[in-house]
Amino acid sequence: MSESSLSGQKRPRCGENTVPATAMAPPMTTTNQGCPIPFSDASDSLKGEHSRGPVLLQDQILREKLTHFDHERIPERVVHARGAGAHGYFESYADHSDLTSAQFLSQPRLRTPVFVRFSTVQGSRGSSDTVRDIRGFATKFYTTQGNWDLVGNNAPVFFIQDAIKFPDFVHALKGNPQNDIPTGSSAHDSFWDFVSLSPESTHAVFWAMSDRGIPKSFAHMQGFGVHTFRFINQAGVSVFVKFHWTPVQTGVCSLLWDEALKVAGADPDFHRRSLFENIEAGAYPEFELGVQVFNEDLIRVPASGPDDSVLIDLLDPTKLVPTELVPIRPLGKMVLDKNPDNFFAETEQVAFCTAHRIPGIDFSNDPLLQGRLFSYTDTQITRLGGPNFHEIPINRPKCATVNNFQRDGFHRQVVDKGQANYEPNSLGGPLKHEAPQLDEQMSTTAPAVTPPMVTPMETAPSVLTGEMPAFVKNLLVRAKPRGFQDHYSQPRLFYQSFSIPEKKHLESAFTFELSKVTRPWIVQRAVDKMLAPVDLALAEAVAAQLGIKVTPPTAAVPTLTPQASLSQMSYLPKRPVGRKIGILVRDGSRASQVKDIQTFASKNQITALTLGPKRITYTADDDSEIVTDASEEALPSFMFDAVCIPACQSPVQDSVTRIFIKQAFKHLKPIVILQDPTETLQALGLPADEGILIAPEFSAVSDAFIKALCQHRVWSRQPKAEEIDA
Ligand code: HDE
Repeated sequence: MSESSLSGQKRPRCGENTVPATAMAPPMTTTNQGCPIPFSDASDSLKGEHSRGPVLLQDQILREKLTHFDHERIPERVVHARGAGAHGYFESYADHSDLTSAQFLSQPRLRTPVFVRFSTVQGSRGSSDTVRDIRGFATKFYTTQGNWDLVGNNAPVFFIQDAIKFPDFVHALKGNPQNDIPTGSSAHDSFWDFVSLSPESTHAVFWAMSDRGIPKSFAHMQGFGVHTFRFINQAGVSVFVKFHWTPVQTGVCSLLWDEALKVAGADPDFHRRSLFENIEAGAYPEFELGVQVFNEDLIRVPASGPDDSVLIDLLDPTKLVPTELVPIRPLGKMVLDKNPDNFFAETEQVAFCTAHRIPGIDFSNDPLLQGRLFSYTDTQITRLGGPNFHEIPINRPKCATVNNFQRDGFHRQVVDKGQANYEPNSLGGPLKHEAPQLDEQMSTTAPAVTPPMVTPMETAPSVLTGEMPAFVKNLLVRAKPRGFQDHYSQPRLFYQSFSIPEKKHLESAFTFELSKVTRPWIVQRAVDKMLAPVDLALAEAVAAQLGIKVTPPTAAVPTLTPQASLSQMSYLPKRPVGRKIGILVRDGSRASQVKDIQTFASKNQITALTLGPKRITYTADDDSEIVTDASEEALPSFMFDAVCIPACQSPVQDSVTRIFIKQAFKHLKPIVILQDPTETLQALGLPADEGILIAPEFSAVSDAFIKALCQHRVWSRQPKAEEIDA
């Protein structure tokens, strides 16, 4: 029965609010078979003996509704269960056909639709956003040549070198099998047991314990393909590439640990909300995609430093190549400008797979990547209930055709027509395959057919025979190449490239995590085997806080030249777009200043919210009303990037306001005070500093305020901030 045949008019579907509720004809609910359900039947089940009798099994409306509800959930992802997604587009900067035949990179300004899903790794679907963890950064490009998935992380290195270790790593990382504790955290025995027994994990653990493990938002993260991939051009020339996403405008910024802990309690959806709200507000997250390009004869790249005998093996996913050594070639930019319409249909059902590639892009022999090529499709078969998940709208290619003889299976949507479900065939083609002589014979008798479109997909020949002497080349081995054995020079490089605050944060992170580990031998091993070989002073500082002694390492570790590109300080925001400021108001606050701050905010794509000790309407100095967006308790200062305090005759008295300002100071945030600061600063025991901007009018500090926001934090305040109780 069609929708129109019931009433002669197309009815809106339930929940499809295209016109204001008042003007809309009420939508008629139906069963899943399209049969209308009168309103009277929608809220009471069918009972015998008037309204007091038993509910009847024959009530098909009730049974259908409960059955569907009972099956609303699908298994969550085994890793990366918690995530948030967005639609957008990728725009190529130029013609990159010298590198790749991928058409979406063949013209300047060519746009390709994308869907991105950001995620945490460890926690379950309902865990908190701001936990310390690596973040997933997976992008589906709906190109004209089919879908290409770039399934990356916000760290350029991974914890293991071979796919065969992945289930062990994930089991150790996830919650205790007895009680599923903890969710969303690596601060527990089994994670540190595994990584301290696996030296190859050291580098990725350093990334997770660094500020990258607690990003400020998804729009403030870099993304990395991690593995080495290949680009192949029309002439068949293949090069190795490493993919990089860079948030050029918003910068790479992180939370402070104290903030991350508090935010997790106050708003577990912090990152998800920020992505959603910024897109709704038009402050679209943007990322530049670029590649480091390596000639294929360069299997190992010399690292720079006093010991230049160190070689970086391009097949080792625990190593990065600093961008100072091999610069990034920018390819284009991605803009995320549309929120999903339905979380389940899009963000939950999207199925990424590293094997989804298009012509011009190919894999390398990285043993971790090779395992991933299998694992992603395999997992979707359980998670999405069969092999037809590519037909779910969010996964469907947007190019003209999907054309093959794969058939049937659970949840098949396409109604395949015709008798030919095999190839070669002469009932519709293709004819030409293994039997050319038969083709010729048939072509005189069979009807003319147009063969289905076949997209050529080149595969680069493998040149990676590695270090093996010729006589063993053909042996099958279970072994790692020799170049994979150096596990410490790169985490040392990473740590030594940090600014002082970043080093301090890393030390605190290791101390926090290891103080949660209950078995003393695991703590000792982590300090001796992971920290000490990387940096003895760091190991000693952490050990001192854990009350243990370090055993110095015996083997020497090469020291490489520090690289600024590894410090977040090299990626400060260019614009304050997407930042959030709190304007603290109370009775008597100066209305004109509140307005000035709001105008400034909307001009700069900043969200400005008015906050009061209570969520009530206050009376301004000119008797106008100031409506508050929230109370300072409901949205504490750690939910904001900066605070503005307009002039007011009455002093700051409420304890909630005092805590708000003190926490903003402690978390190194810019504070704008638009009157004599004595009452705010001295009364709260806060010293003046370069991040406290004082002026009689907002216009006098607006430029300095933008600069302060683009520094992300008032870094020079850190030593004083540590002394503040808040
Ligand atoms: Fe994944 N990974 N992974 N992974 N991964 C999954 O696929 C796997 C690895 C990454 O938003 C799963 O659909 C193996 C590296 C992201 O939907 C699963 C190995 C990197 C996402 C899987 C790795 C990633 C996943 C779980 C080692 C960074 C979320 C559900 C060989 C380059 C994608 C799913 C999304 C998800 C397997 C290692 C990134 C089980 C076997 C390295 C961003 O298939």
